[in-house]
Amino acid sequence: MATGNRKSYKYTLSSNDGLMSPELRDFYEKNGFLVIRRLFNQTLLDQFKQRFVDICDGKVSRGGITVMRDISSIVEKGREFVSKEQIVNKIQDILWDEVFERYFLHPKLLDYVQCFTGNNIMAMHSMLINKPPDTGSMSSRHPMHQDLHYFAFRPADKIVATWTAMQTVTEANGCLFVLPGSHVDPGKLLPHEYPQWKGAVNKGFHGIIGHDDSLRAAKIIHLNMNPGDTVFFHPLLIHGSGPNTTKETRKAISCHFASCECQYIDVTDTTQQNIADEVKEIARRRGFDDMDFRDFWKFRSRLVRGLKMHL
Ligand SMILES: O=C(O)CCC(=O)C(=O)O
Repeated sequence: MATGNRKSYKYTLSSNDGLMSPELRDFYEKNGFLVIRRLFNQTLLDQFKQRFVDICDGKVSRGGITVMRDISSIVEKGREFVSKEQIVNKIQDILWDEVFERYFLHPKLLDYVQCFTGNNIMAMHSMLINKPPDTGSMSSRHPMHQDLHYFAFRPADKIVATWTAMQTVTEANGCLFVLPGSHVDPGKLLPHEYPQWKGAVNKGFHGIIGHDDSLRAAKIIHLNMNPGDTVFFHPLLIHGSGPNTTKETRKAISCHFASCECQYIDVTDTTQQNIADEVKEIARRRGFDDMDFRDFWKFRSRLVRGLKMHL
């Protein structure tokens, strides 16, 4: 959008002193995602991988980290005999870990995040995703969704996801796919639920209701990435990932950052009620009775740059 000689931007706040070129900003504004190549070096990626394996093997304390097994390892006989690294599909809430925090506090990563959130940044959601080789159940797929479905804070435009490939990712091992421009059109949060797939679906993997096939056929693009490449994307961007058809696990480390100016919202009676209920039930089983969806976000987030405000 041109106003006189100056452009106005909606989805980026600044170039952070020219770090993000006008071309890159334009690309994000239009498409809702942006890949920055080789943001992380191999040494760091190796440290993240080793830490993940050590946590799976119980060699280091997991602290408050949640370890999630792929559904195929729970429902298929014999899978309990393969290595833990093959059956853990995700670890979550890794923000306070002494090794993983090197990701969330990485100065260059945060310099880019600042272009979307401004100077005061909270890391809200953190995970290392370990997509296992698919055993035929197709559980390694991730349905098309918008991350905002999971969040109890707004505004959406001051939230950004980062997803860093820890190895080469391609369609064969289930790289991310995205629907470019979906942060603008439809540009709103759509209702989500568990997909009506024939195969198995992992806990918490909600997808956009009724849209999967038609959107899949539409203009999705696969993000082929090299180790250390990092995609930044808007929380309304429709995305997902396909099955891992290789014999190796596919690893990525990821975080959602938000401006400290964001505010918690009440999702009661909205399309997010289903995920809020699910989270509440998980908290209840862990001994936290009556934990509000907003409290859940307060507990798991961490200030990573600047000053704490509302979140
Ligand atoms: O890494 C993947 O396969 C998909 C991750 C994702 O989209 C998510 O967890 O929201």
